[in-house]
This record gives sequence, C-alpha cells and structure tokens, in this order.
Amino acid sequence: MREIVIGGAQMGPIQKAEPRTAVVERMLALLEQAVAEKCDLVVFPELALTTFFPRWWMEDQAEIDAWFETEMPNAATQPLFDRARETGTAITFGYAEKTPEGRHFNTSILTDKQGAIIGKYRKVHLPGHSEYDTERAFQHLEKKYFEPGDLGFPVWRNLDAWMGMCICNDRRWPEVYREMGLQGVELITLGYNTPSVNSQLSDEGLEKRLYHSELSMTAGAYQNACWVVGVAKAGDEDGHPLMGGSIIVDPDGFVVARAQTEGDELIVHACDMDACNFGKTTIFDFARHRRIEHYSRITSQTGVVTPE
Ligand code: CDT
Repeated sequence: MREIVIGGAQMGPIQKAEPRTAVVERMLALLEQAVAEKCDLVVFPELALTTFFPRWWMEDQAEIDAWFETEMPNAATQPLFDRARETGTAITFGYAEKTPEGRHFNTSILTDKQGAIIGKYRKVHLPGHSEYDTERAFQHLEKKYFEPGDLGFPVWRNLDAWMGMCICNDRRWPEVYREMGLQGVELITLGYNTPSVNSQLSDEGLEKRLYHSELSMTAGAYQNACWVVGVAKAGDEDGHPLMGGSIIVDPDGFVVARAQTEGDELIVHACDMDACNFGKTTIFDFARHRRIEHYSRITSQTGVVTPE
C-alpha cells in the first residue's frame, strides 16, 4: 500500500481588494487543518492568491501585471512554504506567473515534503476570449492575459508516486489525462475557478455545470486508472459567483470526498496509489490495447472536418 493522505483545500471567494497576505493567512489556516488531519499533500485552487481577475477588462499593462507573481516563493507566499516545510507537507497551488522575459502564464507549482518546488505546469487550454465581448453577461479574458502553456503535461515522482497537474479548463479535455496517463500518472491535481453561471447561456443552471465538471474528472480518473483531485475557488467574488464542487476521485472513477460549501473547506481522503495498478494492468493496459495507427487526427487536426 502506498498511501498519500490528500487534503483538497477549497477556497471561498477572494475579493478584488483582498491583499495576498490575507489570502495566504487563509491558506495557512487550511494547511493547519490539513496537518491536524495528517495530510501528506494539500491541493489549493487555480489562481489561489487573488480574485479571478480575467473577468475584468484591463488595458493598462501595469494594472494587469499587478495580478502576476514575478518569483515563487515571494514575500507574500514565503510563510506558506515555510509552514509546509516545517510540517513536512507537500503543497500545490496556482498563480499568475510573469517570467523574467515578460511572458504571462496561468501556472501551478508542486512541492515535495521539504518545501522545494519540484514541478511546474502552465495551463494549456485557455478558455474565453481576447477581445471585449459585448454578447457575454461577463468577460472571461484568459486568452488576453495569458499565453498557452509551453511545458506540456509532465509528471514527477513525489511522495513515492507519479504526479501530474493540469488547471481548470484543462480538466474537460481527455487528451490532458491521456498525456499524463501515458507517463504512468497515478495522481492528477488541479484547481479551478468556474463561474456558477454560463456567460453565454444564462439558464444553463448550476446543477448541469457541476455535473459537467464532475463528469470530466471522473472519466479522466477511470480511463487512466489514476486519482484525480479537483479543487475549486468558490463563492461570490465582487458579485460574480464561482461554483464549488471540489472532489477527490478514485481510479475507478468514484467520488470519495466532496466539498459541501462554497467557502474555505478542507476535504480529505487517504489515497492508495496502488489502487491504480489493477486498471493500469488490465482494461487500461495501454501497451496492449491502444491502436495508435487510428489516432493520427488527434495530433494533426484541431477543429472538426467532415468527410467530403
Ligand atoms: N478558469 C477556467 O478555466 N474556467 C473555465 C470556465 C470556462 S467559461 C469561459 C472552466 O472550464 O471551468
């Protein structure tokens, strides 16, 4: 048995005016709860340090850059790294990254139990749009503020398991899980900021949105025989509701822990990485069953092309 006790640290809303230091205090409180529950790893959401700023239209680059971190750890997040190291807890969280070359990414990092960053992922599937969209109830400007990630979907050896990350909209794409599945991934962690309302379909309803989120993660877990931990930033951010629904999914695709609120809330499960072995050696033994000669469209074509 290779057990990792995982804490999914859902976060409630972060208002525009809330400073990073206050947010890190909340993350520290969740970390302390996780330590009390003997967690080995704590998973925080996408863009965990700030409000979901891509909903706001901004033109001034200095105003935009104020939402980005130029180094990690930095002064605001150092207490989180320090406490994680002191307690021997691995952590992962998302933030907006500005590189020394001035590139902008929606990023997530993973530490080991010594508090060292051992993994970095940059979000590949950026949803939304880059120009102001008058047809939408509210904006989703990830395509304006970030460029698509350039690191692919790596996996890392951590806590005696193969771990990978993706971010929010990535969870809806089966290619993401399979890229990591083909590297033997046993645990995929992800954070998300998903509006409770569809800006292009006002009557879609929260129930359907939660279902699609869960459907994506449970399918990804089952079809790749791995654990998936999806953690929301939820609640009302300056009048813009984000849905909760954080879950831990086992390698059979079953939800084993689920958040009940839209606030700061820790969900915990002891996840046995060896539970991945059966699926990986039977129905999803990729080496025996995959037929790559029939999959070329997946990497050669983006949109739909119907036969002539
Ligand atoms: N943050 C993020 O990727 N959110 C998207 C919302 C898409 S609506 C334009 C998601 O897939 O949850």
